Amino acid sequence: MIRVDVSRRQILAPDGKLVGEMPALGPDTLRDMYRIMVLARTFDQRALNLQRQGRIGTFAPAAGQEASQVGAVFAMRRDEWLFPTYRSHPAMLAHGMPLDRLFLYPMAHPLGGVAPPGVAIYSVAISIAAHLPHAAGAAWASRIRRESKGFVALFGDGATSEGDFHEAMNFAGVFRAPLVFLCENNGWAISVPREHQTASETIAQKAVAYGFGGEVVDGNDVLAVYQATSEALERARAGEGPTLIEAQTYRLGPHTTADDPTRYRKPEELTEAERIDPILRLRLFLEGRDLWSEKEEAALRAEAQESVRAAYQKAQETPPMALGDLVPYVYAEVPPYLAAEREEMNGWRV
Ligand SMILES: Cc1ncc(C[n+]2csc(CCOP(=O)(O)OP(=O)(O)O)c2C)c(N)n1
Repeated sequence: MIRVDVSRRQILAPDGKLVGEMPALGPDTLRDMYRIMVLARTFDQRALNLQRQGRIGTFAPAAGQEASQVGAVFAMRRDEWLFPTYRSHPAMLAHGMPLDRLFLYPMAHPLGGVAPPGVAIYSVAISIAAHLPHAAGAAWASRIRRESKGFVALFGDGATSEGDFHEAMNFAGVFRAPLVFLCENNGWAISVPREHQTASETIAQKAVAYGFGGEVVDGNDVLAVYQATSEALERARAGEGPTLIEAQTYRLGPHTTADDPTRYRKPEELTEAERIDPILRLRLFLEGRDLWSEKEEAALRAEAQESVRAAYQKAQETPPMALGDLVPYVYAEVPPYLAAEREEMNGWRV
């Protein structure tokens, strides 16, 4: 039976009170989730400032979306693949991408798009939804090999209007690919509001047409996203196929540093979004359970600033690569025509 639940799963209310069933997560894991969310927000703010100073290129902030990403990644095993977009740095950080590489990306260094060995993160997708057929194919390959692995692909509400999204959903449904489609519905696709994106009442319900289950979750509630993704990954690993999760969240910042959201968003929207901030929510929850203190908060903020400072320093000290070094990451074995291009490009520095 295909199950689609649009009731919007919530475990933590915006005031940090438990309103659903607590997932099986110990105090240390809950604190780790919080640490990574704070580190991601600190990185986000620093990257925004660096772009404003002209030190790095275009950057897409993820502030406000930390719960929908960190919650999902905490449900994954380290050997399970994440398919990110340009706004996925909280998820990438949680899945093991070093902070300095996250800086290298908007610095146009090729290493910014490459996860170190052992870190199961696919290349960052800039073309909207273009990574979804890749994710479906990779997940299907893993099913053929009987690996019992789950895959997670992140994308926005705008991506659901792309053909690639529908092709990937169809393919994953037919071949029971072990893939979790995690749509971060952050209300906007640049200046296009969610209501103009689709006439469907929810994005999650689109799963029915492709023959698998879907669910709406409160994307600012890290525990709800964790629980929904854990259940979806369990099904995926057990051979029960894909799931579409719609995590309803909100992008606090501009679409990218090239965008001015005051031209299309009402200020009241932001006031409400700040009230439901995912980081504040988890902090209130932890404090309510005596798992977090003012002292720990101050120490974490200082530590996060220092980690971000050191990572930017390391990124700046990374030697420039020859342009030809882009080539080895495209195919497992470099084809002759690319090898020739590589030779040609190797004289140039980036
Ligand atoms: C195929 C393609 N078309 C258009 C664009 C330009 N573009 C970049 S981001 C964006 C909006 C995407 O919105 P959404 O999928 O909701 O993700 P969000 O940016 O909100 O995370 C568009 C249209 C692109 N990158 N790729």
